[in-house]
Amino acid sequence: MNALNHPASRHDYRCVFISDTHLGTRGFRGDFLADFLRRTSCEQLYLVGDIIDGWRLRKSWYWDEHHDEVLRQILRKARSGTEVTYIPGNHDEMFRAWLPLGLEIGGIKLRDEATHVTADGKRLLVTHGDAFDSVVRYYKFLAILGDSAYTFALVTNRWFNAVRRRLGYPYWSLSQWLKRQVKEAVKAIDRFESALANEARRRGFDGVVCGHIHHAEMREVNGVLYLNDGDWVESCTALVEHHDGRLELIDWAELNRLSFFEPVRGRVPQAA
Ligand SMILES: [Mn+2]
Repeated sequence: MNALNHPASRHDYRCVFISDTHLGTRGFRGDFLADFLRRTSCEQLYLVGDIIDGWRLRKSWYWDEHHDEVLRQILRKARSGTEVTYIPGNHDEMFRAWLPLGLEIGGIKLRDEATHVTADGKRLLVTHGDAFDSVVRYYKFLAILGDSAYTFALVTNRWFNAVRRRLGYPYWSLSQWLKRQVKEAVKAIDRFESALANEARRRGFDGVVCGHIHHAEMREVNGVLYLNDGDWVESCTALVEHHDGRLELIDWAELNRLSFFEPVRGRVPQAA
């Protein structure tokens, strides 16, 4: 049996936050999320935006049994007592038109944003985060710029400049340009985090939970908690709250890769 499906490890949390699953696209790690949901129970589940990818829906549409399973798991949770709140993002903004109706579908509440109070009394603003976005363009750039892309770019740069020289143009450093872009990307993520943290602080919250930039994070920014629950496309991350109010970022893929090498029971975090 695959360790991912090991029946020994079940997780019980007070609250689970997931976002940026992008159902309906090929990139969605539906197998991992279905597994996570199957083996996780919680009192509250927040779907923090970009859950169903409606942008893609108009062009190409991808759906397999894992996408079905994820929807089934969410609906099953809603039916069996989990309080499920769906906060639309920019990729599922078609749901935003329904917000004024205060709609509830299959036990799932549709909200523009939410306030979550942790077991130890922290008040968290829950929002997708795209309203504070000046960042995605840069972030995508940073994401594709892995080490190998960088090396490739440097090699290409030699040829590029050989041609430029022949045409009488001065030397132009691609690596300098790339470094500048990366610096801009990092600054843009910083701006996103600060903007959300400042909004939370301005409104008297202790922290903010968001998604949108596919970059899981948990740290203090400008005196409030900045919590980004990540995504299920580039990584498989969720933010969870234990029963005592402790918050934790879970990397499901990482957790389960580890469990291939040791007994599952020893590797999974124990729910409080
Ligand atoms: Mn988004």
